[in-house]
Amino acid sequence: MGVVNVTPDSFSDGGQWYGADAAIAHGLELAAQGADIVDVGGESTRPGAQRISQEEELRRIGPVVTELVRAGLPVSIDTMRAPVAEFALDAGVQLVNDVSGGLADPDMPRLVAAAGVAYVVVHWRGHSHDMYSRAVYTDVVREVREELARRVDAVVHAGVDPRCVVLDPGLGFGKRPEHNWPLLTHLAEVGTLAGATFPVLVGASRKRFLGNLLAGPDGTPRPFGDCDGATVAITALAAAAGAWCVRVHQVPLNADAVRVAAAWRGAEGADAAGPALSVTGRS
Ligand code: PMM
Repeated sequence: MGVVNVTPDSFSDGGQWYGADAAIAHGLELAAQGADIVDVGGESTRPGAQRISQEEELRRIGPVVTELVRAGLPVSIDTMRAPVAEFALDAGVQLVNDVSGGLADPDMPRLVAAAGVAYVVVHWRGHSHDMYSRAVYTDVVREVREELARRVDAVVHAGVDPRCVVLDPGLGFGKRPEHNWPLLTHLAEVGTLAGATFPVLVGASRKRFLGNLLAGPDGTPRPFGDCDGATVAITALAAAAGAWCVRVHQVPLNADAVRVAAAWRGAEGADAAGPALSVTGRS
């Protein structure tokens, strides 16, 4: 999954693809580089971000989603707002990526259920302006799994087909660096709730915990744009551990890493393709 952030302020690439023309060109480029899905978002969720209006979000994503769908790309919409998702679904997106897991807008699960598309349910504890105040865990893997299980129950109750649900541990969302690592090393557990196995999406690309890991000798975090090597390493490890999808800003090396991991899993005797959910057609 290649990221198209149509925002002036996302933490790793804010402003780079802000205008519609630049964002559309970037989406086409990511697909040409090997992205199977292009994820379009208009609202930054970087720590501390304030919300934008629905009108502004629609203004940002509207032409980009419309044009990328028209170009025949599998497109996902990264939004917490049902009316924005509705616009994108009408335009033809095949996946709704809701970083709040249906908590920010109670209309979202019903909307996604009616559309019958894939739904990425991300672990989330609240909006970005004060997300670190909620980053308190005794056992992060257990608590994230319990909270995701409650969200899955809720969205299935609202009519979402469980076969359309993708789970995401929400790296960095209400989590400090020390919370992200155990989630990454327990991806199979994150994807297995109440005996059912769900596809797992991992969004580690260029996140702050990688910049912290790669900090210089004086403790200065590595800039986001110089964390792509670390992102590729996470992609390889996550895909080898069975992740269904990785959400990344730079496609080529991550696409290579996914192919390496598929060969690795194949040689191990695991299903190289991973879980079967497809976003190339509505089912
Ligand atoms: N992270 C961001 C935005 N959308 N979606 C999913 N499913 N998972 C994530 O981890 C995720 C996301 C924030 O990252 P960005 O602003 O650098 O794109």
